Amino acid sequence: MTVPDPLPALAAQTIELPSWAFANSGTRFKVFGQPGVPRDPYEKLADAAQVHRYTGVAPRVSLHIPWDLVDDYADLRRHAAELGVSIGAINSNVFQDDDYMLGSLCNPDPRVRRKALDHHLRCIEIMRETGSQDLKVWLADGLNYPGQDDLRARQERLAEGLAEIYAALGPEHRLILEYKFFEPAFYATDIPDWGTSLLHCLALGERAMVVLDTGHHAPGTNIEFIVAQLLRVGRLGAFDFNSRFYADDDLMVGAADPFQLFRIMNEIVAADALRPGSGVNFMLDQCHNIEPKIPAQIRSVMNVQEATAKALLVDRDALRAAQTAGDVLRANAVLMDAYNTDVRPLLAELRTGQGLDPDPVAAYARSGYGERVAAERVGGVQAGWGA
Ligand code: AOS
Ligand code: ZN
Ligand code: ZN
Repeated sequence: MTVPDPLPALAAQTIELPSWAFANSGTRFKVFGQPGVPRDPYEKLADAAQVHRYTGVAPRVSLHIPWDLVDDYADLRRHAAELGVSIGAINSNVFQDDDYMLGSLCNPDPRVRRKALDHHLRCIEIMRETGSQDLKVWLADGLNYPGQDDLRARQERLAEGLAEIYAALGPEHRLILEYKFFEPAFYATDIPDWGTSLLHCLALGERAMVVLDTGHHAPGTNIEFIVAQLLRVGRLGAFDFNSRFYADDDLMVGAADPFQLFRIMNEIVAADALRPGSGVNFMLDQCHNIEPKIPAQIRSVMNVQEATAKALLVDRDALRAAQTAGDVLRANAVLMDAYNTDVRPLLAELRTGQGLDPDPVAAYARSGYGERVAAERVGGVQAGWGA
């Protein structure tokens, strides 16, 4: 067995948390309010900081604009720093105004396209004010009916809009472009797959990268293949991690299919893309509709850590030897041996070594934070209407 010590790589790993995971959320049928939920972006950051406090690996928080609208972003940045976290990706929300019914950057009306572009330019200003490096673009643009609009013309409008946004970024910034195969549009989505996202990124320049949301594929899609392919060309910019059973379920990552998460992290480790500075931002994109939010984020971070630890335990030399020899069963066994290892003691050791409690969920529960904010905060906001 020739496996390097996984602890240094695990200690260096970071996972970015979504501000919206701490707010109330639900389905189209019902949003359940929970006690103690944040009333503003400041309180969302405070809750996210709890996740970092007990896991030690979640130092950044993505914002969603305008859900996370504040008067003074320099002040929000200071607040984050005081809490021991920083602002991560800025998500541009161009799907909630009536104006966007027929799309944003792809809309047939130039006035609406201009409005969507201006919103992105404001998001770039916010990146400068908060120190954020990634502009995350996910568009709800698409068509419900064949013939509703011109598929090719929409791609041209998209390319034009993205180019203007990209040109406004600073050299320290990246544009990360997310794809999704359906929803809210049902017939055609304007960025439905990694190929479309990659084509636009290649046209834009080297600071444009693809975002892979694990919930945004058809059932049965081999996601680790997409990971491997994007890593080959250096264009995997980020993950939006979550779990899906049916559609874009946004459940806790590693809950539905921990083996898939392991296979994804196995490609990451094999390509040496876990390293900070490798260009892959490991983000969560989740909503906790029925479970308490802070512990659910802690659990999600731990699930990513477990999959990563297992991927780090793959005996790469033995795997290569088996693959070269064409030993199908041995190669598969090497992978499964790593997957079937109980890495919880290893992660407990990691945390203890970092001065953390080996059990972050229990430590958070003991802290009394949840009860305290439930008593203090009245009127927590809904994720999508937090502004
Ligand atoms: C939407 O389905 C995408 O996953 C986006 O990343 C979106 O911005 C996020 O889910 C927050 O709503
Ligand atoms: Zn997403
Ligand atoms: Zn999604």
